[in-house]
This record gives sequence, structure tokens and C-alpha cells, in this order.
Amino acid sequence: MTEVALYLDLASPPCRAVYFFAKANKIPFKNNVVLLAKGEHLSEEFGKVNPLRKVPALKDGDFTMGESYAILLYLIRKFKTPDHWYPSDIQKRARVDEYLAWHFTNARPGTSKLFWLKGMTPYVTGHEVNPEKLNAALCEFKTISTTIQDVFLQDKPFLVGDEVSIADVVVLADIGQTCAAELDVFEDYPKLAAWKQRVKEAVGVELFNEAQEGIANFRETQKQAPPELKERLKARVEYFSR
Ligand SMILES: N[C@@H](CCC(=O)N[C@@H](CS)C(=O)NCC(=O)O)C(=O)O
Repeated sequence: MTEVALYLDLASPPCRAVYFFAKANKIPFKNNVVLLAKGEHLSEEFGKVNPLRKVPALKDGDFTMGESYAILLYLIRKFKTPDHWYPSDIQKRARVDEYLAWHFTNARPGTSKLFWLKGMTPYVTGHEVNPEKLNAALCEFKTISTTIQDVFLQDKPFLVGDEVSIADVVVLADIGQTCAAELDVFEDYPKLAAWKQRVKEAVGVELFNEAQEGIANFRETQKQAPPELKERLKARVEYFSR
């Protein structure tokens, strides 16, 4: 089986989801690090792999693609990973699809907002975020956490049943972003806290901790970001502060 190339920055939640999945399944891949904080995704060379200039991206021979969800599915199909990651039973699979459709339009923007306001604004602008804006983002995040716990997880060990799936890995990767914003999001969510431990163990605790370091490194590296990137970061902060 040929090795694929993945283009990743572990500071990015969708990259961490792909990385956790690939590593947990021992998928052979070349890890091409694309440091967002250095603006490496804006290079001509990376633009040939993903013209959207976003990570993660994948290259398999002459074939290139972006979008984490689609990359996860490509890896599942190419490497025929164990069924539980994306069950062949159509109703179980539909539950994964259902969760992820909700996640990418609700939980992802909500966690990103919190991360950019609490975790990035002080680093990019040098001052704390407006407390009212932060409070609104925290309320939004609580609604998201309640929905994940009470509507999707309920009393099951994993989001769609007894076994871990890509839905769990995608959430674990996003939750890491709130830890980076120094928020203990699980204080009021005991079921989510126990779930997080199970998913960490399913992908590997060391792997999880290793990927978390990517976020800390991002904050340090962005201090030396080129001017073009600093403008992009400021624009991102402004976008989330609206
Ligand atoms: N929907 C995409 C999102 C990819 C994405 O937004 N990646 C961010 C990092 S989390 C990125 O590359 N940002 C660079 C930029 O926008 O300048 C996915 O799931 O892969």
C-alpha cells in the first residue's frame, strides 16, 4: 500500500482529527508540517495541494484534496480501517453523518469563536477581549456542550453507540481548542468528561497530549508571523469579535 502525504498543523482541530485517526489506525503517511503561524499555507507550493490554502490536505500520487471530513472518509476507504470508525450498517452510519452534519455547522463555529476570543485575542492584539462578547461566546458554548451531552451522547459510551467512531475523534479534536483557551469545559458535564477519557484512550493518551502541544506552539510562533499573516490573524479576531 502506497504511503499518502498529509499536510498538517496540529494547532488546527481538523488537522488533529485527521492525525488522531491516521495514527490510531497505523496508517502509513508522510507528515508534511504546514505551520499556519508562519503563513506556510499561503505558499505557492501548498496552493498546488489545496488551492483553498487550508489545512488539513492530502496527496496520494497525483491526487490532492482538502476538507477533514472528506479526508477521513478517503483514509477509511483506502486503508479499509475497522468498521466501527464509520459503520457499514446504514443506520449506524447515518448517526455518524447526522452528528457530523450538526457538528460542522454548530459546534465547530462555536468552539472556534471561543478559542479566538479567549485563546487568541490577547496574543494577537495585546489586550483582553470585551467581557460581554466573551460571555456570549461562553453561553453559546454551554448550549453546544449540553446538546452534545444530552442529545447526542446520552448514556452511551461513545457518540453513536458502544464503539468509537470518527464523530468522537472530530469532537475530541475540537474540544482540545477550548482547553487551549484555559477553560475547563467539563466541570459541569460529568458524562462528557467520562466520554473524553474514553475517546482519549481509544486514540491514545500520548497522542492526544502530543497534539495539544501544537496549540501552545502556535501561540508562540505567531509572535514572529510575517506582516501579511498578522493582518489575517487580526481579521480573524475581528470577525469573531463582531
Ligand atoms: N472545513 C475545513 C476547515 C479547514 C480550516 O479552516 N483550516 C484552518 C485551520 S483550523 C486553516 O487552514 N486556516 C488557514 C487560513 O484560513 O488562513 C476542514 O474541516 O478541513
